[in-house]
Amino acid sequence: MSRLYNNPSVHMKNPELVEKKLKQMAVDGLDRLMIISDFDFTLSRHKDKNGEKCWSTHGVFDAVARVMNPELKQMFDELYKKYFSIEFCPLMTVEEKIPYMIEWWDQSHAHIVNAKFSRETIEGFTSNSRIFLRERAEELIGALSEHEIPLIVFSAGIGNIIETVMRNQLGAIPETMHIISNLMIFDDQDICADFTKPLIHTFNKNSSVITGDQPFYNQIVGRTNVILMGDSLGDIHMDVGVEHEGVALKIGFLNINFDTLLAKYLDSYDIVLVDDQTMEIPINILDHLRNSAFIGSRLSLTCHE
Ligand code: MG7
Ligand code: MG
Repeated sequence: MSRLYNNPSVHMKNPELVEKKLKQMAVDGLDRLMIISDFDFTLSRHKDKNGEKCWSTHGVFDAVARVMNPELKQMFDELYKKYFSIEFCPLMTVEEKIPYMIEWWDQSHAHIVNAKFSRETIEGFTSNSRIFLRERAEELIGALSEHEIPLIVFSAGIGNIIETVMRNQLGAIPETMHIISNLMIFDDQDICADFTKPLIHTFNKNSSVITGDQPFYNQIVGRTNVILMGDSLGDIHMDVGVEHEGVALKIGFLNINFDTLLAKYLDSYDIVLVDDQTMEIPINILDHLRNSAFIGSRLSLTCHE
């Protein structure tokens, strides 16, 4: 795991614990592993190659509104200005933030529904959006699919937009990838008429919003170990409710406010990647587990002989 050490973007509060978790995951093997990942600014880039800010899935509607409805754009901007600083405020507790997040999502979704955008418009703007998968994300997703490791994408963004981005940038969505998110519901004229419930916002990404029988359930049965990836402190409980009793290795991408947030991220995530727009470390970890599993299976073969 050489990339974890002497790497200026990698921070760990307890490297021994990380080592211990990796060892356990290596012993248990790839068929005990699943990945749970956030989408916006985790699977997707926070900044492009020129250092310019990228968009979240909701950001697509800022672009739609800018072109088609400037008044609506102004309303989105006002909401963003008010609520984004609350979302990332280092002084407020999660409990204090939750009512504001519900207000933000409710108002934003109501504006989207009122504007009666068509599926075609939304997909067109999504295809031309500044939402890009992180560098080497395609390679990571490909490797997970190849090894039949489930990837649960758990997002407080908009699932239909995630699907379009994935299809555009990966060609197809692997059978082992599943998206839990807010979905737009289209009417018979293909106009966005509602959003699915329960609402998923930054701070309720846990069992409370995973309702009903999930189609991926049979793929994750027996997968006791989890690698969790997120960029918000709200992402650290995404494994609660997905039944697993083994190891959870949590990787946090710290994209903004490095000085004020690093200590909190180190308390919550096993590995914190500061200002890193790549999937290099997760790929490195997967490679390490693959090689260990290979050596493990060789050893057990030798033992049986
Ligand atoms: N986020 C949440 N909402 C909005 C919105 O209406 N507009 C924009 N531009 N961004 C929004 O994946 C969820 C992320 O999306 C952002 C309702 C939040 O910052 C959140 O972290
Ligand atoms: Mg995010």
